[in-house]
Amino acid sequence: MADITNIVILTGAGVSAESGIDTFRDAGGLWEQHRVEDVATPEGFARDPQLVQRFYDARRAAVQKAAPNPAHEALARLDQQWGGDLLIVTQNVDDLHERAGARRVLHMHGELLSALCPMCDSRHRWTGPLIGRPECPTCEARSLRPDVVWFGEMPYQLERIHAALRNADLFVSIGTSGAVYPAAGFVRDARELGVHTLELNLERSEGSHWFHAARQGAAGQLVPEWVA
Ligand code: BJW
Repeated sequence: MADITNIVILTGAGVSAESGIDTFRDAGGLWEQHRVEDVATPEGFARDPQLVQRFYDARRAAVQKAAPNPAHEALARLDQQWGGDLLIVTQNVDDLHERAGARRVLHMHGELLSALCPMCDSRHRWTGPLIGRPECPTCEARSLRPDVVWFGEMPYQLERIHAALRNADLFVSIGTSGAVYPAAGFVRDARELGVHTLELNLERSEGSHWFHAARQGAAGQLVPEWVA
C-alpha cells in the first residue's frame, strides 16, 4: 500500500458470517427465513410491530453472544496502526468491529444495540428486548423501535461517507453482495473520483466488474492477508 494515505472500507454481512451471524441473501440467509417487506420496511413495522420487534430482539440477543472473528480483528489492527485517514463504513448492525477494537466506524444502516424514539428523535443504548414497547427514557412515549435503516429510509451519514470517498486513495469493499443502494454505488462513485478500488468477497458480487481488483475467499482469511 505504498502510495496510499487515505482509505475507505465498506463492510457487509459477509464480514460477520464467520462469527455465526446470518447474512441476508446467501442460502439459508435471513431473507429465506423472513419476508423483507414484513420485517425490514416502515410499512411492515406499521402493520405488525410485534413481528418486527421479535425479529430484531432475536438478532440483538444473538449478536451479544457472538464474538469478533479474524476479519474484524485485522481491520481493528489496521485502524489502530494506520496514520492516514481511515473510515470503516459498515452496513452491519452488529458491534463486532468495535468489540474487536476498531474506533473509526460508521454504521450507515444503524445499530442493533440502539433504540430510536421517532416521537422525540432520541437514541438510547439498548441491550434487552423491545417487544413490550418499553417507555422512551426521554419522552416516555411507548414508541421505541430498532435504530436500523429499513428499505425506503435514508441511510445514516451519507454526506460524511461521500466526503471520505472524495478524500480517499483506496476504497475496499468486504463481504457485501452489492445488492443494496446506495452502498452498492460507492464503488462507481469512487471510480469517478479516481480512487483505486478492491473487492474482497466469498464469491464475485453483483458489482465485481466495477472494481480494479477482486479477490474471492473467506473474509477471515482474505482480510488478515490483505492487512499484513
Ligand atoms: C462472505 C462470507 C465470508 C458470505 N467471507 N464474504 C436504485 C438506486 C438507489 C436506491 C435504490 C435503487 N433501487 C432500489 C433502491 C432502494 C433500496 C435498494 O437498494 N433496494 C435494492 C433491493 C435494489 N435502498 C434503500 O431503500 C435504502 N435507502 C435509500 O435508498 O434511501 C434513499 C431514499 C429514501 C427515501 C426516499 C427516496 C430515496 C435503504 C437500504 C436499507 C437496507 N437495510 C438492510 C436492513 C438493515 C437492518 C437489518 O440488519 O435488518 O440492510 S437490508 C440488508 O441488506 C441490510 C444490509 O446492510 C444490506 C446489505 O446486505 P449485505 O451486507 O451485502 O449482505 P448480503 O447477505 O446481501 O451479502 C453478503 C455477502 O457476503 C455475499 O456476497 C456473500 O457471498 C458474502 N459472504 N460469507 C466473505 N465468510
